Amino acid sequence: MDKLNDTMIQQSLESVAEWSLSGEAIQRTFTHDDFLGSMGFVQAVAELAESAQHHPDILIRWNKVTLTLSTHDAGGLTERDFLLAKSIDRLV
Ligand code: H2B
Repeated sequence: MDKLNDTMIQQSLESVAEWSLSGEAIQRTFTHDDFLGSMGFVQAVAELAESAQHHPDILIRWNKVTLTLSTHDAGGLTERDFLLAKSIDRLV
């Protein structure tokens, strides 16, 4: 899948307003009540990622989970990242 150019990235970011650009990736931090809340969320994300065969980098810090999405195979952002970001947004 092709990397998106800057214009396409800016356009795509409008559809995932809670996500921000971080280098050649997009990132969002989700806050939960506690650690188990974070872990339950991560399990749900893992199931989405497996169905999509597209996997975020995941940082768990007690009640906060930061997800970073980029397409390693393409070396940057592709439509797959934005599709997965939208699916993840639907979980919350
Ligand atoms: N996840 C992410 N974030 N980027 C990829 O390029 C990627 C992936 N490639 N998950 C997938 C797996 C690929 O290796 C398999 C074969 O679909």
